[in-house]
Amino acid sequence: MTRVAVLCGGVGAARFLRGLLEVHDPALVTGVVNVGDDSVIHGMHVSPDLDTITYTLAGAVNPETGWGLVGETWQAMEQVRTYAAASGIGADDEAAGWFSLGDRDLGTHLYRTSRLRAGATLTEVTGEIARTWGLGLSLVPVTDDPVRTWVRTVDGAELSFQEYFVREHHDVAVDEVRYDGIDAALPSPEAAAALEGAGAIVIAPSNPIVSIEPVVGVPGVREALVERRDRTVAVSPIVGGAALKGPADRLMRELELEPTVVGVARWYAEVAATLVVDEQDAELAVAVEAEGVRCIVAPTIMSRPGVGAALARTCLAAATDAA
Ligand code: FO1
Repeated sequence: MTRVAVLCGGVGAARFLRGLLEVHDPALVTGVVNVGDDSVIHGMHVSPDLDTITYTLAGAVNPETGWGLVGETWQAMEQVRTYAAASGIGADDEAAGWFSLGDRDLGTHLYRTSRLRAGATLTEVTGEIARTWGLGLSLVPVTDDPVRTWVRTVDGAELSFQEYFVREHHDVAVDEVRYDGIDAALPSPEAAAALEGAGAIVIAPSNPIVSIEPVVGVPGVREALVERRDRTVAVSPIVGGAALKGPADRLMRELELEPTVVGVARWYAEVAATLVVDEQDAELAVAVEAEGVRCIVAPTIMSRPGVGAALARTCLAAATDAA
């Protein structure tokens, strides 16, 4: 059986991995995950994409939001907000508690932060957390070095990713996205090995700009994908000109990229030989192939049972028959 590496952001990647693990031995799967969304919030290191994937594959994610734990209580955050309200702390201030951390989710951030302060790498801690939740696949950050996604709004404000995504509800026009620290980052040994040894590489249906680019842009990763372009398959996160969740289409438009599967094909053409698009975009298949990318049309909206597994099979077949 083929070793599979999946480049991951958050919710879309988690759903794809869930389908993949239904049809492929988890011991042969490595999720190589974005850390650009990571933030230090209330002094704790939060890794949203790693946690969303871990909680989803553990069957413990909050299904309404796609992040955090199901059945959460919020006593700690209520206490934070009580202090902030009584003290006139501004709504934009982190102490006001705009980033919601459930009581059990807090345990993950407390543990991760303590382990990092004790000298463990993010890769080590991620492995400890994933194994505790009983996950069979390998889940690794693309790098153990600090890479942080920042956006500059058209008004010139500099926002960390979580300030943009959560505090501003990604409802501000973006002029530039950058990935602080990425030029000095190195792929983690586990991430590099996963790409080296993969018979199939999948770029999950995550946001190309703020989730996949901070993975591909780590020095050495893009080069590894270019070498393995023939067995690299991307799944479009854009369906019918819109993102299923989050600001991907809006960001592409703001960065003057075409917010369609053709724009996604152009974005990934250098690293992926194949793009899987949803049936809603079947009529754009020819335009995708005009970008030099093979186009496969298949259901990609993983809201119904079985779609994720079928999509995973389609990606594995496309990766291995092209190789
Ligand atoms: N997203 C929100 O929209 N609001 C939140 O309050 C929020 C809290 C949060 C806490 C932990 C965590 O792991 C994720 C959280 N997210 C929240 C989601 C997160 O901002 C996004 O999942 C990613 O960063 C984007 O993929």
